[in-house]
Formats: sequence, structure tokens, C-alpha cells
Amino acid sequence: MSDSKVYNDYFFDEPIFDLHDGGYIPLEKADVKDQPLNIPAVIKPDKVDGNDVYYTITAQEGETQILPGKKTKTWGYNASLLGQTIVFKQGVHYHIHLVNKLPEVTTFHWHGLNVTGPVVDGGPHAPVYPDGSRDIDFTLDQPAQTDWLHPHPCPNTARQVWNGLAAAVVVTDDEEAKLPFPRNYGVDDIPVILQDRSYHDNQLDYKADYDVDGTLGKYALVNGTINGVFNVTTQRVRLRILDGSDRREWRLHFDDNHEFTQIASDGGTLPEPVKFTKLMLTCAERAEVIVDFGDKKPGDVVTLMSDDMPIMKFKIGEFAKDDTKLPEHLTTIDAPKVTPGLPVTRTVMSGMDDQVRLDGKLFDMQRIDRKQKIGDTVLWDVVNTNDMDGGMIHPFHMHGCQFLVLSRNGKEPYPNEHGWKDTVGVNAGETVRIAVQFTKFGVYMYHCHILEHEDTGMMAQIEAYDPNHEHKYHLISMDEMNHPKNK
Ligand SMILES: [Cu+2]
Repeated sequence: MSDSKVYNDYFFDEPIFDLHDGGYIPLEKADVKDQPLNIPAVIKPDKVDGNDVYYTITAQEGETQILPGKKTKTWGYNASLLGQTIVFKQGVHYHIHLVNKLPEVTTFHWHGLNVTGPVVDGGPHAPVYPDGSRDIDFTLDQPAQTDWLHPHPCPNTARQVWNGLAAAVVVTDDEEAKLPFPRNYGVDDIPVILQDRSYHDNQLDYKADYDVDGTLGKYALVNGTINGVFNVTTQRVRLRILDGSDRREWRLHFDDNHEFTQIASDGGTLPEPVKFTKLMLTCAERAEVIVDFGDKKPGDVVTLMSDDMPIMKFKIGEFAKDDTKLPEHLTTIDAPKVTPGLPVTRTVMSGMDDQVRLDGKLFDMQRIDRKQKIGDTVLWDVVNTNDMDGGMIHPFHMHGCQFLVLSRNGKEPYPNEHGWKDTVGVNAGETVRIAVQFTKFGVYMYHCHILEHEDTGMMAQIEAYDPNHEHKYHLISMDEMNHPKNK
């Protein structure tokens, strides 16, 4: 990539951007004073024993000061809202005690982690009932990346995320640690969790705001803060941006058109840094970017926008000069060779509203829709048919793997899609070809990550199998998940 190339494009198909349909709710400016941006605390381990690290993660109710006046009843992981940030290191064996202090069943899904399914992965087959707990353990064996923890209980994922459950997961490794990236958490390396909510007398009311095509809120929140301000004390700041919304796409840019450099996507470091002035994320996608404020002086304010609405500010303070340049080559993606002789897997996302389907069907927790052998690399054509009202972008997510995006309607993927991903926004009428390899056995979900589409049933299951070791799975029904016989 040439050093000078700066992209000024959101790339996705503009006619289906999330602002044209009848139910679209544009962001509004909230009548809330600027306030410090919430930086979630990093979770502390219960115990460290050599290479074994123990955590307790509790899904809990709480209250959060979001708007002036009455606090808002919210949910979070070890926090009143969102969650403490969980930092994992490649190669470490983690033991996690999952506790549910919510009044209803939930699950703990590790979005982006390659762990066995369906239980450790935390989909709907791994319920944790109120006042109950579950213990999982896994050895983290994937590269540095930004993932996230969120609930996944069918059909209540969207409401539980809306209530506040979402935590940033930061994976580190020795290779990424050598790259000249900012990595001082909370100082020059911060999560930017993008969400939108409306409030009713300062409270959330999911039912009132519900939209079957994806629930939107009128106020933008970053890390749970409305009109948040981050004090910049270093020349370069790394933002771990996550679209943690139920439905909203974010079209990000700075008010002064400041450029920024993407260094990582969902599954970790990009092969080459990509410079932008605009970046669009669809639900559940992540982008790590570095913003170099070297051209700013103390007192300057740079505002991050989505479309025409300010969503947070960077207030420039004193900082030491740091003109560190990124190398042109960041990492090598070891693309697995496609296994010869296997057909292309074709999967179709169709419809809008309550007509959304995956491969023409609604989700059934007790049906295995596909199988793929562990270690095989299979081409998947992920299709978004454009059969209603001009269509919409469906963000396609797979559990249990990171995939490579090979093409969009036969053309090159977007310039920031050359790294590992677990979620890809598919335009209406588009076929996105991806290369999929599972490394762990399990039953995994794949679905649209507009959470209300997922809850409606735009989801299916694949078994990643090891022909030499048969695994039996107890696939519970949605009824059993929601109404345990003997919890
Ligand atoms: Cu969808």
C-alpha cells in the first residue's frame, strides 16, 4: 500500500445505508452537558496460578447516571452498565465462573473467541439461570484482537444487550506487543463501544422502542456515556471501536476530517495499516484505529461524528511529541489453502421485518443445519437477497472461527477487509465470498447480527466435527432454555 493513500469512502452501498427505511430513527443531540467518557475498569482475576488465571463474571442489575436527574436502571457485567474490560493473553488457560444475578436466564457469549461450542462459546445452549452459575475454561489460542462478551439467549438477546450487557474483550499476544501501537489502557488505548438508546422518564423501555427490523435509539452513547469527552494526553491514541448496537450502523468521521489509521479488524492486526477519513461499521464489527493528534495544540477539541451528529469529543492536552511511524507491513496473514474437492457452501440471508430468514428457514435450536470438518477450509458464499423494499445490509456473523473475506460480488473486498473477521456486512443483492476454517469441535451459530433479526430467527447452526472423535451434543430446545425443568 502506498503511504499516501487515504480513503474517503464508507464503501458500503449508499442506497441501503441505515437511514432510508420508514422506521429509521436519526440520532439527536441530547440535552446533556459534556461529561468524562466512561472508561470501563479492567477486570481483576480472582487468582493467578502459573499459567492458570481465574475470573468471576457476574451479570447483574444496577443503576447508572446517564441523563441528568434520575438514574437509569441498567444491566452489566461486574458493573452497572456494559462491563469491566476483560484482558486475555494468548496461551493462557482461563477458568471463568459465570454468575447470573439477573431476574431471567442469560448466556455469556464470547464474540470472536475461537473456543469450543456450544457451551464455552456461550450461545443459547449454555443457559445460566437466575442465581445460578456455570464454570467454563479454555486456553486462549488466537492472536491479539478486540472481541466482546454479550448475552445470547434466544429470543431475548436484543433486549438484554439493550439493557446494557456488553463488555470489551482485549486479547494480547507477543507478536502484536512488538508493534509500535499505543497500548496503555485508559490512557492511549481505549474501547469505543458505540450504542444508541432512547429513554422514557430516564428509563429504558425496550418494548416501547422495539422495532422488528432492529431497534434504534435517538441518542448516541460511547461506553455508556452521552456527550463523552476523552482527555488526550498522548499524541497517538488507539481506539478499539465496537459497533455494540442492536441495529445501528455507524458512519464515523471527525468534524475536521482528521485522518485515522486502521490497524486491526475483528480478528486482529491487518496486514497493512489503512488510512481513512471515514469508516462505517455494521453491528458487531470492530475496528482498531490510531488517531495521530500531532497537528493539534492544547485546548483543541476534535469531535467524532456519525453522519451529521457529534457522538464524542477528544480534548487535546499537553503531550510529548511522538512521531512514531507505523511499518508498511504489520503482520502476515497465513491464509489457509482451500481444501480441494469441496463444494462452495451457499448461505442466504433474505427478507426484512418478521420475514427475515436464513436459508429460507427460521432458527431451530435442535436442528443442525450444516456440518464442516475441523481443519478443512471451505469457501462460503454469503448471499443477501434483495427482495423487499430495496433491502438492507445484514451483518453476517459466525461463531467459533475467524474467516477471511475474499470477494464482494466477485470484486475485491474493501481495503480494511484483508484481515481476519467474524462479522461482515453484506449489502443487498450482494454475495460475499469468505474462507472458513474451524479449528475446534462444536456446534456454533451463524446469523445476522442485527439483534432483532437474530431473535426473530435469522440464525442457523453448524457442527464443526472431528471425524476421529465423535462428540455428542445435547441440544436443548428454546422452551427448555427459557423454562428449565430442573435448573
Ligand atoms: Cu439482518
